[in-house]
Amino acid sequence: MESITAARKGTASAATVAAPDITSGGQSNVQPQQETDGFHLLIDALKLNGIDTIFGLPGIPISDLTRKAQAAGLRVISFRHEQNAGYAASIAGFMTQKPGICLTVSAPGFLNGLTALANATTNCFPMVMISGSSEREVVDLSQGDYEEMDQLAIARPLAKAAFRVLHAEDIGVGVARAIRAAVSGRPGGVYLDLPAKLFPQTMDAEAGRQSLIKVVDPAPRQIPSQDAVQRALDLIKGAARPLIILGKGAAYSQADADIRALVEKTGIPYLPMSMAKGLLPDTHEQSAAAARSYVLPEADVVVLIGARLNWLLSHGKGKTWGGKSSKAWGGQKFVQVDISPTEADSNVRIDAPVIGDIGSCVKAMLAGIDAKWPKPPAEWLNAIGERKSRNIAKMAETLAKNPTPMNFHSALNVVRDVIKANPDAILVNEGANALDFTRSIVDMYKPRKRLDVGTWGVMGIGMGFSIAAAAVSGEQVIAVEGDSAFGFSGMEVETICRYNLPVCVVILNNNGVYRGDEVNPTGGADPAPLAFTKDARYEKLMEAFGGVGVHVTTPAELRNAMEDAVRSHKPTLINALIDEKAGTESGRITGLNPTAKKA
Ligand code: OXT
Ligand code: ADP
Ligand code: MG
Repeated sequence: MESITAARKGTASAATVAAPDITSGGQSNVQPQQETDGFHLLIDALKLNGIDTIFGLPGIPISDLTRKAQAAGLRVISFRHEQNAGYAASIAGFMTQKPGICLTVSAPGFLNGLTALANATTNCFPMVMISGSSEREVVDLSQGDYEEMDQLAIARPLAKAAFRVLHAEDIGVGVARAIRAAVSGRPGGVYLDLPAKLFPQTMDAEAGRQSLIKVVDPAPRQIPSQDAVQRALDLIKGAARPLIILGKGAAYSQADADIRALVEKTGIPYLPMSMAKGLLPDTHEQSAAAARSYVLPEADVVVLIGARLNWLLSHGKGKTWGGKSSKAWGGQKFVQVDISPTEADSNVRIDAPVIGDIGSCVKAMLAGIDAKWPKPPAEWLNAIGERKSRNIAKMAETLAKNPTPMNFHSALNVVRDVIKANPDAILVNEGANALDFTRSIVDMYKPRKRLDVGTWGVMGIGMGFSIAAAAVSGEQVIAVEGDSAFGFSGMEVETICRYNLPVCVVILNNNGVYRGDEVNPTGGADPAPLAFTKDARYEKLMEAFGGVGVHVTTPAELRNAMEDAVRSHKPTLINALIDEKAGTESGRITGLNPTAKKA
């Protein structure tokens, strides 16, 4: 097999190493050959493609890679658990449209990262997980190698694509294929398997340079057909009660100005999905977020832009949409703007699919919308306006209360004000009640500023997302966390402190999963399964690593602590004690939670 990689030498320590002249007992006048190795080829390939940050966790066989990457000018953020590094990489991909890179060791490290890779694929976030792996021939014969596992086979069903590189001269192609697969079309998570033996393989430095590929146009524009655009415009024009739904695909596309123009020129009310909040400011007069349960069943034509009709939209049918039973179609016609041609009809009939990248699709639609475009009927807009004002007034009334103990509303009223005063801050959010209340109470003002549990409703994204958001943007991050949610990635507060990141974690601490007042029905000594240690002092965790920890029990204390954090940009953890009886089972998705029949 070995061509130019024939000489497999020990670990190289410089970008290029002079190979010893073995041609004629050292007497030849052949020029010493400059060599490179797998470590440097990988680093060079990443840098060539504009990658500037690696999120990972070092160990055999990638420790030296992390050192050399840092020495070569890449930012290497070293985590305490691979899952958090993986979540960080995935959200960096969402924020930047460049694949986030996660680096792990073999078998257990790889598996720890795999949840995040699968989550990236599910959420359409571009990410490349690179894992070192064990010796192929030993793994293939199941001979019990150190951290033995057939990682490529295991990653394949969970990733958008998976590749393995065996020879140093193929690293350039491997990285190029991984990058292209992650960001082109519907973005997703890609796995790149690099066996330990690859890293110290050497080859001629010039041949190595030639083998690298700078990916040209990694996410090519995909222009929709004019027929499809016209079909969609005709349907929208004839609507009596049109509605636009913006999803995180729309946020990802970074077509912010054109999306706003489409909404404003048509005058159609819109509903932002969770991570599309802020694409237009939540205070925009066309936002129908505060009338969600009215507009979904009432709309007659719905334009989905980068949003799937999955569980978060009740599959486009059933009672949420005005259907007579849980699976019945509500009668809506759908336009779906999406890059994936197979997304249409996945749940209900899509009458006008517009397939292409959102930027190109929205531009093409705008070209067909002139100043004479009819605004939606006033009856529809007024009806929404009425529901909206009613809900907003009700919300304002609740937010104005100051109960003791503090509850979700009185605490989140403070977060709402702090975000309003700092619209560039990035809000990371997870939990159940802590998630759902934050989503409806805290307005967002700018695109891609709200990062949350996404399509899977996954707990554990909190600190990984926060670290990446701070590292990638340099902006203040505010992470609003349920106490259970925080526990999944809490150890990463050490990482936040180590890299001195401007992250303010606010734990809405109600002593448990959903609430903290459950008791063991047997009267035994064990606590109830959903209840945690009462009044746990989470803030001490941050203090342990040199950050600021604050324990608060009132909105006024919370406000002071948050304002200090935002002013100082210091790593801060605010343990906000709230009423342990304040939450409901599963938050707003109680209906999805099977419960045993009452005896
Ligand atoms: O129209 P109506 O009247 O219906 O009102 C709506 C809006 O119109 C209105 N609204 C407004 N009013 C006034 N003003 C404004 N500005 C406004 N905006 C909106 O408010 C309501 C609600 O609006 P919303 O939110 O838009 O509408 P709705 O109907 O809720 O939308 C439906 C959905 C489905 C789109 C929405 O609910 C949604 O996005 N939900 C996401 C839910 C989710 O993903 N949850 C997380 C998972 S829960 C569970 O699985 C948990 N686990 C298990 C577990 C998980 N997940 N992962 C792993 C790895 N392991 C285990 C665990 C362990 S959660 C959890 C921990 C929980 O405990 P914590 O301590 O962390 O958290 P606490 O609960 O706080 O204790
Ligand atoms: P949400 O959870 O906010 O409803 P989803 O994750 O369900 O959003 O949907 C995102 C959709 O956006 C996916 O179907 C994906 O194919 C699509 N998408 C992602 N990026 C682009 C893009 N650049 N152009 C077009 N569609 C995109
Ligand atoms: Mg809780």
